[in-house]
Amino acid sequence: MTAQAVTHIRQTEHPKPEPRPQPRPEPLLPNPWREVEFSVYAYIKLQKEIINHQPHPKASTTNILISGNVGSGKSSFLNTVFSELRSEELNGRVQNIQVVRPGTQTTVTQHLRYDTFNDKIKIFDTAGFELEKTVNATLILKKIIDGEVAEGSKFDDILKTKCSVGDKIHCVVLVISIHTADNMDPALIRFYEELIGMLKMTGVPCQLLVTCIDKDFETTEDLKDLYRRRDIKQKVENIARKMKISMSNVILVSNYFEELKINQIKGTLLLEAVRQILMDAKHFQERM
Ligand SMILES: Nc1nc2c(ncn2[C@@H]2O[C@H](COP(=O)(O)OP(=O)(O)OP(=O)(O)O)[C@@H](O)[C@H]2O)c(=O)[nH]1
Ligand SMILES: [Mg+2]
Repeated sequence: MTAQAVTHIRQTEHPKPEPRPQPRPEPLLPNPWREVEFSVYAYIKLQKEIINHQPHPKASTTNILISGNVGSGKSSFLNTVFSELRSEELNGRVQNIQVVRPGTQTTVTQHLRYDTFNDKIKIFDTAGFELEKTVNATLILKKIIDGEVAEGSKFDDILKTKCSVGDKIHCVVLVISIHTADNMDPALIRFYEELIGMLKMTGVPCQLLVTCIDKDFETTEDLKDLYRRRDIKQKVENIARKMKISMSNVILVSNYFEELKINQIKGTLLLEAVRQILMDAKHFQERM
């Protein structure tokens, strides 16, 4: 028998197994990476907890600063928070802000402004950072965080003018849209990283708030699985790794931007975020 024939016999005796097709991963994780309860009871309890928030005796108000790149959803988040907190007086309607986007990469919000709830919680909105102007953005934010900028100041003038009396910040919320994760500009990552580094030095706590878009969900009901969505978790992990921020400091929300009425699912996610932010702020006040 020739060597060729022997090889042939061996091959027919032990046919090579066909490579098995890889099973596609389930779109939902078996368990959420953050537990959120979506019952009416949980929603009301969260609302009450936040409405009754008291700053630590060392501070008269709890001051939160919202920051992030242009168009990430900062002003919409502020609007969403206050629509929830004022739901009784607004009769469940979403508070109306005029967000007109000029379709360019320039910020709509130009001045430091805040909204307040019960004179206990103040949330400051800032101009979005524009990539070509990030050089001074960390310095500007540091000045605001240290309470050296009065409300109403124009962002472009903050470094040119003398310090004025403002409110010291107790927690910074960095907002980023989930879709930025798909195509993150390296300059933007460097900027967030620099900002997070500055916050670590000052000791002011920071939460990364990722705004998720409705079109990623077929129904609002599907938002209940926000923390179980494998694709979203991967994107968020990617953002967190690049920015060198721990996943325990990441919160997901979906803002009100088209709807007229508040709803319990978005509201629960949002109030969970606010609760986390207020808790961090209070711990910081304690250490002041
Ligand atoms: N789908 C969706 N769109 C959002 C969400 N939050 C904000 N938007 C939209 O994103 C756009 C930007 O929102 P803004 O709240 O003005 O963003 P901003 O970060 O304040 O922007 P600047 O002040 O210009 O820096 C608006 O057209 C909103 O309607 C969200 O959670 N989901
Ligand atoms: Mg804005």
